Amino acid sequence: MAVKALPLAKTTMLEMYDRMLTIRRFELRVIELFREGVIRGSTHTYIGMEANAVGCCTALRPDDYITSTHRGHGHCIAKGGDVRLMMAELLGKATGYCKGKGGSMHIADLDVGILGANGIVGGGIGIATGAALSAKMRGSGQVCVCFFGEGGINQGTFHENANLASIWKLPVIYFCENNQYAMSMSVKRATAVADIASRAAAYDMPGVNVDGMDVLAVYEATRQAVERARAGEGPSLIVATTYRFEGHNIGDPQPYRSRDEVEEWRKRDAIERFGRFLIDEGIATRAEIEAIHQAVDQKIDEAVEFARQSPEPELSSLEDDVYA
Ligand SMILES: Cc1ncc(C[n+]2csc(CCOP(=O)(O)OP(=O)(O)O)c2C)c(N)n1
Repeated sequence: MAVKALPLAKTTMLEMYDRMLTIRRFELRVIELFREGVIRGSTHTYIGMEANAVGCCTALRPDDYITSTHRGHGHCIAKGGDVRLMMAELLGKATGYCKGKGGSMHIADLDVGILGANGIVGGGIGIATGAALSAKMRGSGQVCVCFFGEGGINQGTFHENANLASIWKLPVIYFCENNQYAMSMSVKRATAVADIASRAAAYDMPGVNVDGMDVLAVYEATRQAVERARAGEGPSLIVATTYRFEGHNIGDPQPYRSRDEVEEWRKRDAIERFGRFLIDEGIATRAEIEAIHQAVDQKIDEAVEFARQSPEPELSSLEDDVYA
């Protein structure tokens, strides 16, 4: 009997499942803690979109870069960020990534290539293109993935950077997560072209559409773009069709979409789909999947406990790390 070729090693696929579930569980706890009043400010969850960050980052080397967005927790976890330091940052604790003074939208971890979340829509696009220019000039072979939403691709910065990246053949991958809404604005009302990936033609780069609810499809699309980038052939645009299951931010009453629409998308849950695939294809047993669930729950419990027990920043540190 012919042995079916696996798209990836079993350990890699189980790690992908673990990371997707870690994102989901992290975000669910964030919502709870926000409602409890322990997390303050504004927070945008990544629930529903886990396949994008995980599929994409699985195709990267540890020393490759990413830039993230205001909806950045998923990108950070997928690239290897530490959930304890993330949770502590969200709780405003001194042990957090930004010593408790940056919050959800400013998490960075240069050791694992996370060049930063960004509260400015499209704010990561110039940073990513610059990082790719740096990698090219140093001959390091690194690539940079730039995450942004379908709202972000309408910012002028995308068009300026895509043009330069193409002319200079920079190793950058523009990864557009089309979750259908920019706050309350439907993509259908805000974007002139129905096929966002077709915009790549204006910059002479490949533009690929991918099912953002299928982690293996996202992995494969990114793998091809990474191969092209490392070969010196220049940038690519990937547009992932996806959906955020929760509101734009916590507290969003969501009058702009129907419950039926949300329910339809929930039926396509990428984590459930990947879990079923792993079991149906005989890649993992139910017991192995269950063990991942338990380990993830424990990891998130520990992160919350670490964050709760951590000290507040000292008042005397108020002006430390302030540059402007
Ligand atoms: C330059 C800029 N304009 C407006 C805002 C306010 N804002 C925050 S998130 C957001 C929507 C972004 O939509 P999209 O890029 O599709 O990302 P999503 O929230 O859907 O993940 C807007 C308009 C901002 N933060 N920065």
